[in-house]
Amino acid sequence: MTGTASRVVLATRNEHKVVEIRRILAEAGVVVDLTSVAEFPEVGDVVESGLTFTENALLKARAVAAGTGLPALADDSGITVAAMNGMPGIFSARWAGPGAGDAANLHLLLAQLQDVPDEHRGAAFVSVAALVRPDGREFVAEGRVEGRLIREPRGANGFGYDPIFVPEGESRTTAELSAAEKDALSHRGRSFRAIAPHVAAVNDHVH
Ligand code: ITT
Repeated sequence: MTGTASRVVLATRNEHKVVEIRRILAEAGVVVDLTSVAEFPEVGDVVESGLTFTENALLKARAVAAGTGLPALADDSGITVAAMNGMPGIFSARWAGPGAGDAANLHLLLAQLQDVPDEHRGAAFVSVAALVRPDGREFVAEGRVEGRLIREPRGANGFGYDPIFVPEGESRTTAELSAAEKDALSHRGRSFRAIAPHVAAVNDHVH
């Protein structure tokens, strides 16, 4: 055992995720030095060529672990809409095209769902957290939150599709929840709390 916090590279270029993951792991009592992949310019962008959240999360974490020699932690996530057979799913970040921003993605989704009645607007956020250690050990954990999509964006917190997603048992969107309220029920809160013991174990060095 050592008393110092080990370095773990956060394999995401989404600043909102960085903030949420740091917050969730800190709240779970995990004491590691979470360094952003932005501090390793030699590690290029990872092509997310997988067909599932798990494959893409592992692709991102493996590439960053290989490129840095450090344990890497990735999140692949998205919104899955029942009336659209699970889409946008893994394509959530680029739904309105490559390089499209959150607002364009959200407005395209709303337009596509215009004729879908309230009782058929079920959706879920999904997150898969993946930890890859330089010795090849891999851990994954999935988190999910069910809810429904409203017709007009509401709220200024969060990011992405938060302003149109109302979680089950709530009347507010996830963009109207406080940070702590979102973490308590969110897909990312669930996946990162589930993987937290494996992240904490990075501190246990065998001598
Ligand atoms: P990295 O791959 O670098 O982590 P990214 O934003 O491209 O960043 P993803 O490929 O996992 O990440 O796409 C996730 C998208 O799903 C994200 O851009 C949002 O549009 C949506 N999303 C995921 N989690 C969300 C959340 O908590 N609130 C709102 N939208 C979310």
